[in-house]
Amino acid sequence: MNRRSFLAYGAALAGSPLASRAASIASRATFASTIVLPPADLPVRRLSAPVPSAAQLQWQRDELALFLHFGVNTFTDREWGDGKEDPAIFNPTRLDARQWARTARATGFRAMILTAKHHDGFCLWPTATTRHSVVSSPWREGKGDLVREFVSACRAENLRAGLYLSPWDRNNPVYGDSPRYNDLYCDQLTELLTRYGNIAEVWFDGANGEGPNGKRQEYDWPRVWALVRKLQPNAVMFSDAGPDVRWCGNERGNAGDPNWSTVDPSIVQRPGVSGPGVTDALLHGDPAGTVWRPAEADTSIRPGWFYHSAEDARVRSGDQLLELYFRSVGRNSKLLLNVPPTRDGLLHDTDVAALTSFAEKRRTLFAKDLAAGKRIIWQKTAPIAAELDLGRPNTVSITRLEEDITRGQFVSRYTLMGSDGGEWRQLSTGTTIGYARLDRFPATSVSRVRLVIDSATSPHEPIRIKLFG
Ligand code: FUL
Repeated sequence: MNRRSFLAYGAALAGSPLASRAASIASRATFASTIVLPPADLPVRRLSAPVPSAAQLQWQRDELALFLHFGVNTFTDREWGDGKEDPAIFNPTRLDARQWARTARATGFRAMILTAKHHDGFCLWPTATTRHSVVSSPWREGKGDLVREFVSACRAENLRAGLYLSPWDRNNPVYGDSPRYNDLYCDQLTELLTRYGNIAEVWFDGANGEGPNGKRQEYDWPRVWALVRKLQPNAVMFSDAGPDVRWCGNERGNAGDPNWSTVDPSIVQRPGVSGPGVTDALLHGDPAGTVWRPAEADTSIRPGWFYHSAEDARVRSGDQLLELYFRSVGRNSKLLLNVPPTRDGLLHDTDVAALTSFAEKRRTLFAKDLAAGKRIIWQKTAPIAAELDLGRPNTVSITRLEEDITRGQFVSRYTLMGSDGGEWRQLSTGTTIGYARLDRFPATSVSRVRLVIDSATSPHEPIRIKLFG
């Protein structure tokens, strides 16, 4: 992995005037809070760090979103339809979007994203752009609108709604006739973004093929992005190239380590691009990046994205989902977890049970923050360190560190130490923190905890420390 180098603040700090200044002013000031506040008069060295927009902040704070792949593939048992499917096969007789939303809400998810159209071109809403949609299916006697039912269910359960409109369309005859298809695609987007109220996330992949004319479709991404911005200014747009949130670079749900929310926008300029440095840029971001574009980790609870009964015994367990949570949300990413509805139009009992177990495990693990309300003491050392006094020995095995990302992202390496009154032992060490960094380590009894910021691109941002048993 070819990681680009950057200015490590810690390395630059040693021996600098800033280091000695930090050391002299940080003399055992105490704060009654778990927020590690910098000494008030530490010089501010932020130039113009990129920061999240309100929509990006909300998106990140949601932490968990449910992805729903549903359409003709559900009925053909395929992953990618070829566009020749008969709409008559789409007939989910027990469809209940409220069941999806209730499950999401009950298990701690705060948003859902639906495949309004996948690569097969079948539209889950009654679009005026093609007959290849729910209007040609027996479902709700051709009068159904699944996007509407989905959005209403989200509203009823207080979840944010997102839509995936595949640009690759293997059904539409004008695909490959680039200007005509781009018009049609923008018409479809316009329907989706004007008929259903607020849409919080618009999801684009970069899949790109040839049309019936044998020509490769050229997408007009600047036009698409401008249209979304105009119609839904508060939505975030996802793709390899953002512009608001980026793909994490793999479909296993593993965020990179390190994982910066800032990127160099010149490396991944459009969805689907490949080339030197692209995967690296998606996985890791760039500490010197000029644009805030945090990573979204997408993966499926099952091997496939669409429901296949043959995979009923291959649903990730609550424990496996918890591991995934540590590798995604715990590495400064958002987790978009696909849970595909069955042919009935319901989430499968096995998947619901796994989500419920995942939620219970999180509830138990994160029930009590042992650091809440405890004193923090700044030490007279460089690099910058903070000490937390728990008052008495506590067994800890998980830490959650958080930067105040409203001000940007800065830490590139840290070490967490613990002591039960005797010598200091290392509990964990890591790279980036960002919105959240979760570490697990063998249960250790500590009465004091020490966070050392080994290197950062700026020295003084507050960091929240949470400790769990
Ligand atoms: C990819 C698609 O090709 C897969 O079928 C799936 O929808 C995944 C989330 O995105 O680009």
